Amino acid sequence: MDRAVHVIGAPMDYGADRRGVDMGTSAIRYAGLADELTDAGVEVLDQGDLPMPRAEERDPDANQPVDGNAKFLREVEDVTTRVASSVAATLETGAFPLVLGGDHSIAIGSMGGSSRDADLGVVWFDAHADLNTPATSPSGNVHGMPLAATLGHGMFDGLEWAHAPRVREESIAYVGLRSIDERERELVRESEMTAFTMSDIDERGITAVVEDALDAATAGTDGVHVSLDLDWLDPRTAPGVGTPVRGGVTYREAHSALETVYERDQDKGILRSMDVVEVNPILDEQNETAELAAELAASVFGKRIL
Ligand code: Z70
Ligand code: MN
Ligand code: MN
Ligand code: MN
Repeated sequence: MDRAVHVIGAPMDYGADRRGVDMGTSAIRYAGLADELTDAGVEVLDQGDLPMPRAEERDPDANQPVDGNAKFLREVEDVTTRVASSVAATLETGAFPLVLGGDHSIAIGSMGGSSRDADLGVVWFDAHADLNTPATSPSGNVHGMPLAATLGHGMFDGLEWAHAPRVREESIAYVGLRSIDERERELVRESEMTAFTMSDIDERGITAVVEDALDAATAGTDGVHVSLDLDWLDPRTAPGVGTPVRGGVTYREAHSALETVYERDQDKGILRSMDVVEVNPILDEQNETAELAAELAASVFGKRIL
């Protein structure tokens, strides 16, 4: 039987500084996601977008944590709780949840839902470490915090909607880091996380790095969540993102990386869930970043030239 992929749209931009990523789910669909996935040989069911509260009616500073800054935290809690339920329900049907963002804070929900009944490894394709807490964040944007939330760092420790105890530090692997805050750098260094920077990719090549990241994320876990932030790519290839950072991976490296994930899944059946986030159509050129997002999602399911 063909693998079934259920698309879950989470058009949230509460976690990001700039408006626009809320249109990412539409742009990725318009770019031909369903056809790309069908070509890859999977059965696609689009569950549509989760309803979002409207930002204009919200107070970003309502419900602030006592220590620090986390804008729209109440809205992020509401949305990620619903993302987690959809992801868990999709897994229960035997299908694969593919969550479209929206900003990266939705990953709190996808990792929470995916780890509800499993020890979960995570491969984080991103320019950023996303490991701030409200106390350390320079921006107050929750899209810079999803891994800290999942790990229960700082104030997230007590929050059931955020902390996912079945995602352990040593099962998290970064690929392609190049923009990291000072406190995040210390934390990554002190932690048992596996972290590959752009320099590691330059030196060792994308395939060797992704193989090692997969080794770390699969050791002692029941499956892997792949989180793809489009700002992982070089802005010349992916201009439509909220936070472009020079020096990212190329078009070929990105495809190759996700094909490596596919190969491992073919061998060992490791894949459990995925999110594709931070596409900002307002800043995009001719929808090319959204097209790339759709192509890369299809690469994970084995879309090939021959
Ligand atoms: C910074 C912060 C970030 C994405 C920017 C930036 C985080 N470390 N994440 N864009 N996707 O504000 O926490
Ligand atoms: Mn991110
Ligand atoms: Mn990022
Ligand atoms: Mn924990």
